[in-house]
Amino acid sequence: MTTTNTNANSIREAADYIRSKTDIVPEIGLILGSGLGILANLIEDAVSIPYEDIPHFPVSTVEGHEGELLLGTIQGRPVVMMKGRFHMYEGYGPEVTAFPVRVMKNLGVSGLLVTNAAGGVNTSFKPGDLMLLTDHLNLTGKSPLIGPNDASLGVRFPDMSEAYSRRLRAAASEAASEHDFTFREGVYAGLLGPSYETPAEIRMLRALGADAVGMSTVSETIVARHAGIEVLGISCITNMAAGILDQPLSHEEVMETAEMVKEKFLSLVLSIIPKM
Ligand code: R1P
Repeated sequence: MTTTNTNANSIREAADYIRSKTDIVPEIGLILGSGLGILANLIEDAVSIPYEDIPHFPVSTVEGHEGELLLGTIQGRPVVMMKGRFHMYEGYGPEVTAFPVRVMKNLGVSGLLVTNAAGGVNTSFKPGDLMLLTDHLNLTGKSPLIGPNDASLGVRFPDMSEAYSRRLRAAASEAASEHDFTFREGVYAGLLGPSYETPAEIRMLRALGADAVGMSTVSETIVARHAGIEVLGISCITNMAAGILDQPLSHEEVMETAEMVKEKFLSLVLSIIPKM
């Protein structure tokens, strides 16, 4: 059910607090995936606000998710960036994990770049690949929109036929070609976690049409679409999913691969933002 910390008043209180700390009116929101905190270096004249200071904000509990909101500019565009996101396996409901997206909307955001670390399900992928999300499978069994619908936040039955904006995907591909780079493209399956998937689950996901798998993103995207925000999603394929290689999975490997691709990711995001 909708809880007191995710209703319209709470969103306004969180946004008002953020506005009291900066004059930046962000147009673009960014959410950084596991190990991708380095993208925060892209922001000029950043104002940093710890999550614990923001009314109604949850706190980050996962390694690689620092827990600060940054506001500033990237290539002259005003942005708000979540350095650290929330996951359902931390014990938060989907509406709590996506609460910051509603706050971003209140601040003025119309485009969201959501990034994540994901396991490669498509066997033609390699660790270090970057994948544009063409769509997602919400396999968490939950929706952040459960409960009474507040019409001031969005419609009761939001359309999800273009969850990840075609226009923004084209813009990202164009930016990549300027770097002689080609994104992978595919479907992201969002699961609850926190255990990594079994080889049988990965075979199931592949049969369902998934190309990558992770434990985030889907709730954020659902709330963004509900709010009328255009979404661009990029997965960093940090490892091959279970059963593809004969080796166990670990969060250390996820963080190491994210570290390996950081320069590429930084330069791409720098080129993508002006086109959003
Ligand atoms: C597992 O290594 C963690 O990495 C991914 C998974 O969802 C999980 O949290 O993190 P992000 O999706 O936040 O990038």
